[in-house]
Amino acid sequence: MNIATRLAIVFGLTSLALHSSAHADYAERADVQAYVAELVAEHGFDEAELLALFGQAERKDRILESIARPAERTLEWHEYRQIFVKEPRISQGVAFWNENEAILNRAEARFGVEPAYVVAILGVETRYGRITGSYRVLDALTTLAFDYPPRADFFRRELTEYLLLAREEAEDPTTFTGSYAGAMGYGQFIPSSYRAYAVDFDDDGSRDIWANESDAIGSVANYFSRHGWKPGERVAVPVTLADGSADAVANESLNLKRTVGELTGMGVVAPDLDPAAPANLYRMMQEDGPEYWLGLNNFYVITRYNRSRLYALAVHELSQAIAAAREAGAAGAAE
Ligand SMILES: [Ca+2]
Repeated sequence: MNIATRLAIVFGLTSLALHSSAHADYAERADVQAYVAELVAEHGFDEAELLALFGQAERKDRILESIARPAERTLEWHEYRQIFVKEPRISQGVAFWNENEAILNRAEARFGVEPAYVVAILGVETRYGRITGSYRVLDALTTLAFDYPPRADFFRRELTEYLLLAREEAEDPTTFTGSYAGAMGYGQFIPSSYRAYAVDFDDDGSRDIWANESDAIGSVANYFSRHGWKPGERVAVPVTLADGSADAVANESLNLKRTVGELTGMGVVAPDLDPAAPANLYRMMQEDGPEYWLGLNNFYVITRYNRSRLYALAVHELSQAIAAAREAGAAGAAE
């Protein structure tokens, strides 16, 4: 008998008690049983199997604390930027790009998304797959679907998507891991995004966004392509204001509401851009005051991945920093 088994026997009662407190007895709950009945009727799941599965789901109080925590102070751009556009995230991005260059180039050929942006997304989301979340997705989504009423509808839909995903991929739904909100793998896809946009980019028969760089890269590029990414177009352009009046329309929307021509008519100085191009004006706070940017179509597409202008500009700036560091490295190596 090894020591672990002996400890298990000695502490059997205690661990059993702890175990049952971690379980919320989801399978016993009427709301879960009603949800299971729906899944059986709508998607042909086996009732006994689902009840057995929810019998294994554990409520994670830490998740409920994270999601209900009062909104943290909104970061200014210069604070947000400091988190993402710096070392070692830049040099790790160069390394990831070099290691996966052939895959990134193939993804660009197929989906039209430049490698720098795919790399930057993976860098911002999970530091190139280093931090992908260690909660079981089953626990995270069950906890939020049944013990977090403010967003129960959203998380029940994602839980359904998740169960469909596991069935389609012929995987055990207790095995996948992700963030406290059920976002998974290199690019942190929620289950509905996985089902809609993940691709098997190395043609091995499965869409593995957790451990397979090829599938992770192809899936992000496909997501961007499907949300309207335009190959080779600029993402965001720093601009100045002839006078302060255009500031009134800064940060008004993430959806593309205006055009470059409209904004230059309001005093935005933006040379070399097509006046007909859709654009928004953004004010980003640096320590010493505002800087202004035009976000173009591809900036909007990045906000479809995460609805934040700070996120989109961080992805853009990180992509440029990685590309510049990579070129400098190549130039240095050639000397
Ligand atoms: Ca694959």
